[in-house]
Amino acid sequence: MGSSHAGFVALVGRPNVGKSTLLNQVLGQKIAIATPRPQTTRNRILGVKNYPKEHTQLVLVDTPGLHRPAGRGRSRLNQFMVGEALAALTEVDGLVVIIECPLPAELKKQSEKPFQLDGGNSFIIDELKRVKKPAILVLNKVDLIRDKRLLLPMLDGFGKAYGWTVVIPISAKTGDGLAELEREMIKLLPEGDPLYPEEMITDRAERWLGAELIREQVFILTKQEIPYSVAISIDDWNERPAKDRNVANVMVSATIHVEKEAQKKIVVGEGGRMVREIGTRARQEISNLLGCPVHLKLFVRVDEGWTGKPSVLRDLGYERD
Ligand SMILES: Nc1nc2c(ncn2[C@@H]2O[C@H](COP(=O)(O)OP(=O)(O)OP(=O)(O)O)[C@@H](O)[C@H]2O)c(=O)[nH]1
Ligand SMILES: [Mg+2]
Repeated sequence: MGSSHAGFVALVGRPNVGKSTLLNQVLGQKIAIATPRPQTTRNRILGVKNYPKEHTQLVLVDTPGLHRPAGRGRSRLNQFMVGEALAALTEVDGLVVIIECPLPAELKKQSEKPFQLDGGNSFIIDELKRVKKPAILVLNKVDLIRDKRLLLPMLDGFGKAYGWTVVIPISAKTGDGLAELEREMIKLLPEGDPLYPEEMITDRAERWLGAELIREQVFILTKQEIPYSVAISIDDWNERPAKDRNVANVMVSATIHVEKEAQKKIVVGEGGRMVREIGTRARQEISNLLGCPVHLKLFVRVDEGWTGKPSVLRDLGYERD
């Protein structure tokens, strides 16, 4: 029998490149929320996968997208998010840096001039050179590009920017290329015994995952600055065991915090329509997660300017200790 391996690999990259989608796809279970909007993920989240035949445990770390914190009230929350991602960089055994395929029209334009790293990605590469960790370059969303030759200048340019252990094109959505990526991630792990119990899939509690599933629906259903002005707290989470003819179920009450009265009006919606829609969809998602019926009560509350207030940020889990 060979020796066992275990360790951490962080998924890093600019917002919206598909880090959380990739985490879920590798685990075969949805633990991280993923939406079409950038800056969906706000905290680090661990996903644990065991490979019994290889005596290996891979602990993936999903991180917020790396971006330059900008803007007025949001900056403190955004600084926290970037801090979470940068901290992950120094604490893991290896990294997967994810970039995404540009849309076909943009790609065509790019291929006509010499390749140049954009600001966001050159920031990431600079950080990578600072921590000097082994890293895999992943080009995600290849399902969007029919003519794969158009990707070559980009792959070549990124390829030269760091000493990658390997460069892999994937589609986190369809699962294309993931088997190879998993084999390569495993190679980055040091020898060692499993770090977490075999049955553990994430470090986050069900309550926290539930709050995220509510936030996911806000991100999907509301527009403009609303998603970025919203946080969720769970006020009550009561598991009720099966009794008589009732199956086991969970009663959840949660608050949607917004920054302004005008935002509350939008999140509540006409006659409560919006908050009802958020509730219906989130309840279904939480029920899928727990595998039992869920009752969900939502409240909407104004916490004036919470994205810039340390004490409120702390209560909502957005301050580092
Ligand atoms: N077509 C296609 N879309 C993808 C793929 N991977 C992710 N997406 C989509 O890209 C969007 C962003 O995905 P996320 O997984 O939330 O991206 P992220 O990198 O975690 O984003 P942040 O948390 O905001 O940094 C979602 O709409 C996904 O469905 C892919 O392989 N192909
Ligand atoms: Mg994410």
